[in-house]
Amino acid sequence: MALTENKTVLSWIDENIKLVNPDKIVWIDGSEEQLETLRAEACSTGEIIQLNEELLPGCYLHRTAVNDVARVEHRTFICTPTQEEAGPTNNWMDPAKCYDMLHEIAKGSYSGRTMYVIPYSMGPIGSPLAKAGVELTDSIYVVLNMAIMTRIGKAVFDVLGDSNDWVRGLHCKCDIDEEKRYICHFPQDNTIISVNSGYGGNVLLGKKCFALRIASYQGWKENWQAEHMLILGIENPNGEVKYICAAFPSACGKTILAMLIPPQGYLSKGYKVWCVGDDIAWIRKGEDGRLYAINPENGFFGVAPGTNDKSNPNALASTKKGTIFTNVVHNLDDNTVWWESLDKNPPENAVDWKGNPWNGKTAEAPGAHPNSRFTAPAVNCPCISSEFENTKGVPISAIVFGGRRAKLAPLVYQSKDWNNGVFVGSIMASETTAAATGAVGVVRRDPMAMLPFCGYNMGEYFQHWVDIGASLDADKAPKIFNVNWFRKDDEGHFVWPGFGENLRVLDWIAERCEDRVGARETAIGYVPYAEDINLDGIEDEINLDGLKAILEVDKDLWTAECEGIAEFYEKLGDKLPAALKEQLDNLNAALN
Ligand code: GTP
Ligand code: SPV
Ligand code: MN
Repeated sequence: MALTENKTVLSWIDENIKLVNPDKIVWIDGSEEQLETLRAEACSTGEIIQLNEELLPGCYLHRTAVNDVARVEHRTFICTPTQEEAGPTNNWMDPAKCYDMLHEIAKGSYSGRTMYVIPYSMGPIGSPLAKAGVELTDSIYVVLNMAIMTRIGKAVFDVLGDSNDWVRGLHCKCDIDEEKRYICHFPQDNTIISVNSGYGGNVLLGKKCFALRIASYQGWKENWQAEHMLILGIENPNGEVKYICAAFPSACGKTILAMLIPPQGYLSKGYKVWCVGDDIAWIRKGEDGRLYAINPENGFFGVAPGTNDKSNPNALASTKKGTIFTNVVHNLDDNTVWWESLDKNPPENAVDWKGNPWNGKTAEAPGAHPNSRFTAPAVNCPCISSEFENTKGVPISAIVFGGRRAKLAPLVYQSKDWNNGVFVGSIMASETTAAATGAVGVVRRDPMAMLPFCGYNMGEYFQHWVDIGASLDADKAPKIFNVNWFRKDDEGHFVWPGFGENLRVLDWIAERCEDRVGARETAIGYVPYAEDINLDGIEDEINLDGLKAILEVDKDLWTAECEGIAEFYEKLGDKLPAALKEQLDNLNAALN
């Protein structure tokens, strides 16, 4: 039975029923009872495997097709009326042609299958910052993941009423045919169509497709921002909490930083870190003139490999109940899961992510896919912020950009002002990771970590950043920083210990926000005096000279970098904001 009388919803569903021809239609009402029925059904078909009920209650394992393990950027399209609106950094297709192509692929693809209708809210239901979506899918795995990652069910329709302000999402697994896999966005129509995939970012349409690509476009039109950012709060010993948003590219440390446990010296003084979000922030000016951020998601779709009780104990704790694991190792001895670096005891009697017998002691290939993931409810996180459900969001003191750069970018620096900060974000570059298909470890420009997620022209997006800054009073605007945890020495080792120790850098950032610590002005911005980064307790891992080395601004490297930046800016043509061209000129001048 339909869960809404909203005519725009009903007529859109009708059209899609005619197109994909399902055997059956199931409206997802959000009840635990219904989800339990679906879990049982997915277990009976082998789509998911129920894990050890004592050790991992309510947890399941799923394996995707071997050819379907990550986002596919080369098959992701922004379908605006003109190619210029999508801009030079996006793949573009003419909307009418794209609809025709997708309809051809989707036609009849639900035959013999069920259509699940998922009403969901990005952001706390009823928050003025939240937005509704409806996803149609033929995958129970998608339903179960959306039930963790978003707020689902009838309440979403109750708040939506008869409004037309909701995002349409059609997902069809089809045959998981790589050659016919398309992830397409129609910003003008609030519409997403995804075909021939069953993998996370391609099919959980509330996440990258809506909350970043469509939402970034909406934010441009409606004067707010959708960003690929974590949100965390640092509480100092006086109980004051400062909120920081940080944009790092995929698999570059957002989840890890968002749930950081302070080093012992900080813990004993009373410092705490609270997680508001680990992947996406929606940001809007509040009544007091400051920027406020909400996390539109309700769970974490985190990278599994590398997650352990040292690197991220809070993420690990979050996965102990009600979690879906995708493409990790299945330990047959105790019906649990494993992934590389979880611990030093890989199971010997196991199944790898491809579904083949696997013995961790003798295997040559990794048992878990490098982009294997956990889908864990945010409420499970031991350090989830008390403001997680705050419908107004949290006030932002600092914005931090960062990438994976073995050389060049210092451990941390502060931009000179807002526009210089926008420049710092716009010139971000990072080594590619397994989060998307394609080569790993290649440095590419990834402005604001939004290269794969910006739903419109990147030049306009930069201008939107400049405009947001112009609308803020200088004393209310967040300060903008850049960090790089990934500097390597000549032997290829990471110089900075990273992970929980990154709080030492956040501490400097928080102090800079209050003007309580000095800094050295350089061509690229304000760099810490090495003595101002607290190294107590990690002197064995890095000494003052080591720290000084990763705080250096190398003029030759930066001069060469400017050429790369100019080349990238060139691509944006006349959409490049004059303010950023000026920033590049200033940097060139300062380096000479
Ligand atoms: P998405 O979910 O893909 O958007 O990624 P994310 O940014 O949340 O990535 P995540 O936190 O899962 O980062 C995982 C990777 O970052 C792993 O390879 C970690 O080893 C690495 N990483 C995170 N923090 C640090 C750090 O401080 N130092 C070093 N060397 N590696 C780090
Ligand atoms: C990312 O790749 O940035 C992710 C995972 O957060 S996915 O949802 O697959 O995009
Ligand atoms: Mn991400």
